[in-house]
Amino acid sequence: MTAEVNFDGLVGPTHNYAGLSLGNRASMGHAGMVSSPRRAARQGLAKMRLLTELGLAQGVLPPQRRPDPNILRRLGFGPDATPADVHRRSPQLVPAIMSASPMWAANAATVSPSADTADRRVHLTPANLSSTTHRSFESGQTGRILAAIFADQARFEVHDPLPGAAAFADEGAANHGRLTPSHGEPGLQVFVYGRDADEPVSPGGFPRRQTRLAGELISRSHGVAPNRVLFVRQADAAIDAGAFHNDVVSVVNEDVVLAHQSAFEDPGLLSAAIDGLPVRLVEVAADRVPLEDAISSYLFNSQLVTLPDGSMTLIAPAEVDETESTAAYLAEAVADPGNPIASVHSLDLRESMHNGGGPACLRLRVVLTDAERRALTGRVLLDEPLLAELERWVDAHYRDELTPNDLADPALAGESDRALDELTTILDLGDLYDL
Ligand code: SUG
Repeated sequence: MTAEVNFDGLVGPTHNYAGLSLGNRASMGHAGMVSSPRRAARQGLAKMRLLTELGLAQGVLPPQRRPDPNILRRLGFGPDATPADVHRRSPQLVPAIMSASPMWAANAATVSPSADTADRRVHLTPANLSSTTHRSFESGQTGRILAAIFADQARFEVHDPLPGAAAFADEGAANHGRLTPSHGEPGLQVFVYGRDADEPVSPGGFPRRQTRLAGELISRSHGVAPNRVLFVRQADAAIDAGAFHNDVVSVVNEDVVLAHQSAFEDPGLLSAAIDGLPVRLVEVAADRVPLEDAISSYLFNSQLVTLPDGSMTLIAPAEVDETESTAAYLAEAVADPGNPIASVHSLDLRESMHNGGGPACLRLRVVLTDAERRALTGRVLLDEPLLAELERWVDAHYRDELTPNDLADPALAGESDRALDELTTILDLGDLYDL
């Protein structure tokens, strides 16, 4: 059977609040606060456990090494520089080289399942994340991690990221959805973009992190037929209100698009494009859920997933229960047999949420056939023994508290390296980090 596997980013040992993301209101608002790497990783693992308990295939992507010796070398510090060395010479770079941002796996890559591609292989392109300094450091290790897991070249191709120019700005699956009657069938890939390649990055408001050109190039290199790709422009008003990725205001699962009324620049274009297709567009009106509530609660950053019984459930952040409009909307949705959301599971993901990362940010969807799933390298598909082992590993290695000031602490990088070294053994992924 073909199934969607959600690969969640395991939160790394340097998780902190440095306020690095302009246009991401949670990141900007929590700058300098005390984080808990251990609690963050545990919250992420609890979400992964819930999905396995619901009978869904759940994968894990390991964190990245921080600092990354390749980045230190490229920045002229030399591969053996310590965060304290960087602090002495360019203190403003320390939070960026130490960020645990790869935890938001929705930004790791764009993925085309084999049902959509000309050569019937799964294609993955790491996102260049060129719009933010700290996230521009991710694509090298992302490529290496994906190449280690999706190593079987008869079934998978891991591409190079697009070059890092503003024209190619790419944030991966967070701006990409796939409409299909069921995961195993060919899909219509929906690329949502904030600007054309030649438009300014920040025309007065917050940065537009995704270009249309990036989606055009990636879908072509994946071998997706042009008539199976749809480009939809994200609403400027949504970006300026804090929806720095489209997955903050809409989510797609199989034949369902759940979107805020203000998500797209011209909602009529999306409706017209899918007119005649077996697609259900569930649009949530602004008078039921104001855009500000959608963004602060992260209602649309939920994971909409199909359960083994065929019904759809929403894996939502706990904030939707605490926001009056979203709680009321979900109660009505679940009671309404015409609404595809049949049930809701809300989770405490506050450590990630305070940096603007909800349930959907933490996962990369990869639709795989049984044979493709068997061809994965490493122990990356979760079951209870692996979850328990990862929890013990987190408890043994992660700090309880971290502030941005601790990032240059000489002990932190060593602790993280020891943790990652042990993790490669647990996940059976070989020498991923050159440790
Ligand atoms: O890119 N936050 C991430 C959050 C990513 C959410 N992903 C999706 N919507 N798919 C970002 O803005 C904040 C880091 C800090 O401020 O310390 C950060 O990178």
